Amino acid sequence: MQRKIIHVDCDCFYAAVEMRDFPHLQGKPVAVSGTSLRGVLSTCNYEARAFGLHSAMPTHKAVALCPHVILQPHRFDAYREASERIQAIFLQYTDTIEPLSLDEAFLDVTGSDLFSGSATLLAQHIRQQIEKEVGITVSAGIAPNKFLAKVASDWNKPNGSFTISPAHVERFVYQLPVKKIFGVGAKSAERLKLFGIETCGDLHDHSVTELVNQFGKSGLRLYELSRGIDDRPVSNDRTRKSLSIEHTFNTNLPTLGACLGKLPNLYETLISRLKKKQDLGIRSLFMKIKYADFRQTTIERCLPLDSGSYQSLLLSALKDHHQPVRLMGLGVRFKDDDKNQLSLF
Ligand code: TTP
Ligand code: MG
Repeated sequence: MQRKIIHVDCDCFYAAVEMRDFPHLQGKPVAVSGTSLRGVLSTCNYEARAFGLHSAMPTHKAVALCPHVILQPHRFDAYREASERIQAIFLQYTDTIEPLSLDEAFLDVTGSDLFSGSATLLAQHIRQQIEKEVGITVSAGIAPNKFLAKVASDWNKPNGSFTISPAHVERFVYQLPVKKIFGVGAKSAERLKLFGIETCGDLHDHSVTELVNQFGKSGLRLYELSRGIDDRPVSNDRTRKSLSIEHTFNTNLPTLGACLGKLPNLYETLISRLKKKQDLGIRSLFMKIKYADFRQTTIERCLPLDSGSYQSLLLSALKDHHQPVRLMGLGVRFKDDDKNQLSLF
């Protein structure tokens, strides 16, 4: 049966929650970044994007481009709460939900008879309900598969939706730039360009054998996706693979002692974010360090979850690097549930 998939993605999610909770921010350029000039933006609202600001931009650069930007610190509890309310709304319409992050999810609504079976009208209804009950806007993509639904949710952003009906798939993908394919980043796009491939239509000129010879296993994926073929089901048993927090310090930490001094607070932050996830089972702990010269390292080990374990990770990370530390990050990796289940048989 032809699937009906909706991909929902919140508009400037963290910034939207800030504008909802602090109405004086509305209409002004706002970025969520913490107040330190040494970090990067997590996101910014569309008013700020008009000045060229975007996620992952260094905060000092953002301020240079838009001196009146308002920098908001993170409030992860508020984002998580908004995310949970949105998930609860999804559950009113389907059980087959695959969250990709706090702010986006796939919904398989193939079996829904609401709105005479129109996934487009159902998506519109869900978007309106989220705006009314959660107070932020979301965009939606409606399509016969996950790949196209995700591309479509980005098509009329913000606060918009776009439907790719089965009859229009072929025409739609033909002009679609290859960099819209998930996994084709700037580097792969450059490489494809060397072969004269810029759109999915350009890929149609190459046989599957040619593509596999040239690009290995991903050649097959390119062949299929460029034709709008994607059979991946919406999987609602996906579990989170890891969780981490990090902090860029106002001034670099010059010594191991200074780094150790920052550990307790970071550890507390991690634990408070982990509170609800403990039952997932932790496989390993990791620590990320960024040095003054911007080089970075991540050390991961199977250790018990306590602050002493992070101390030993920190010692290992700093053993061979005698550089001041600019950023420290603490994380946990969860056990892989799928693998656990398989090993039962
Ligand atoms: P996105 O959905 O990528 O971005 P967005 O919701 O802010 O904006 P858009 O309207 O384009 O969808 O990410 C969701 C949230 O994840 C975002 O609000 C903040 C966080 N995030 C980061 O912390 N760092 C990042 O580099 C990105 C891309 C997102
Ligand atoms: Mg988003």
